Amino acid sequence: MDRVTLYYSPGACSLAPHIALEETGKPFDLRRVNFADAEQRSAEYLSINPKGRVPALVDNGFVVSENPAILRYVARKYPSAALWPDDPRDEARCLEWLAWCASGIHVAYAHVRRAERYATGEAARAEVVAKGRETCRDVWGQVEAKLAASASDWAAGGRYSVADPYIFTFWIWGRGPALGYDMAHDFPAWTDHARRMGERPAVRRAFATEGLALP
Ligand SMILES: N[C@@H](CCC(=O)N[C@@H](CS)C(=O)NCC(=O)O)C(=O)O
Repeated sequence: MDRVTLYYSPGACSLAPHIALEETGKPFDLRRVNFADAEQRSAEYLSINPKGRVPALVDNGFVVSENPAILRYVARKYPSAALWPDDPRDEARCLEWLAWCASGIHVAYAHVRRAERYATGEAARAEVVAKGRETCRDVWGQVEAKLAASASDWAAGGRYSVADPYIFTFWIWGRGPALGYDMAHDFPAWTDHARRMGERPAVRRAFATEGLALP
């Protein structure tokens, strides 16, 4: 059957493709990977994604990892959901967001949340966290500035696209315990975007499934 499976962890970056799949209106399966039990490093999960990370999407034996690839795949597989911009400039903008989310914003956050990836000793790790906090503040400010300067409600041109749930995931992380930002106060344009996201039925369904509080 033409039904995809998304491996996810609640509140992780897999939230972006989870929302995107909800947006398609097509049936899909969700498989939770339990981080508390280190399931992402279990032999079973590593046989699906040897990187030991979520998200991973499986479509009839075809496995794809990495958010930008998964989001593009979902948008391409379900064109009727119109999750990918048609206009070349909007497409470039969408890809620009996807690349930055994966290689810039997420990586900045990982320095705070996953410092053990970058340093071994306790003091070195504390430095990684401290520098990561500085970087996040700067990067979060850059996202805010881009959204504030935009005339559109959505990230990539005038229309909603897969860039929106990806950006939104970092808004959720911003208010979380690792960064603890007052998102509405410090990042008002981004918060407006998050509130628009929170009005979407697809987002509400994904949040209910993952047990997250709406903006
Ligand atoms: N570059 C990957 C990053 C995936 C990633 O780091 N996922 C995190 C959750 S947000 C994860 O699975 N962490 C598990 C771990 O570090 O053990 C992507 O964009 O899909």
